[in-house]
Amino acid sequence: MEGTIDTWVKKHRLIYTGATRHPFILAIRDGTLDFSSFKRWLGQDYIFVRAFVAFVASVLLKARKELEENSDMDVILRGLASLNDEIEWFKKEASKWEVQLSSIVPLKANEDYCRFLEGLVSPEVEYPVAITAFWAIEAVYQESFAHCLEEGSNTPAELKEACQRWGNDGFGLYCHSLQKIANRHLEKASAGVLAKAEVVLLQVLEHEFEFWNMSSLGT
Ligand code: HMH
Repeated sequence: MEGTIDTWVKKHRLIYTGATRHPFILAIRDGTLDFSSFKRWLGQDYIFVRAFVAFVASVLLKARKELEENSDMDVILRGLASLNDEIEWFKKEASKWEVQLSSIVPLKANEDYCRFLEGLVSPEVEYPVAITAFWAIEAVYQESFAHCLEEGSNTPAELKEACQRWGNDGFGLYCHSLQKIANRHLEKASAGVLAKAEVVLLQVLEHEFEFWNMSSLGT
């Protein structure tokens, strides 16, 4: 049987594609992205990732409270560990591009997205809802950056490492593990929780779209 996540992705295909095939990503893939846009993305995403760590920690706490046998925690913990590497990578990459991380001011779309994440940290947000958001946030980056590494892409050498971070097969498998966890919990969820998870998925896709817009345009 098809999982809930796949059903939702099909149902909301256009919105999903809006987040995973944004002009920012297509420009990386074509080799036409302005490096100034990439640098803006880099600085802004560093701020985002720090908020994302707090959110993922909250998902870990929710997983811990689930009654059944719990291998979810292992996957989530791996996610946190990779965010630790990611933060180190951002620091290294920022110094390479001469981006001063300590002086980055979050732009509006980033602030909005971080505020949205903070809302999801609340213990009142059910685990299936939170894990759906977690999957979506990771999956958008994996699908976007994997696209820049496909056969026929013209991604400049300077941007390949960034694309590899999220576009590599191991990250793809990790996203698939998150998807399986989400599906398993959504299958057992009440109609009310399911409805909330679907809304949160759409909200993540919208925030991701706006984040790419902000990175492209600086507004
Ligand atoms: C905006 N979405 C954004 N930044 C990230 N680093 C990720 C998702 C994913 O991992």
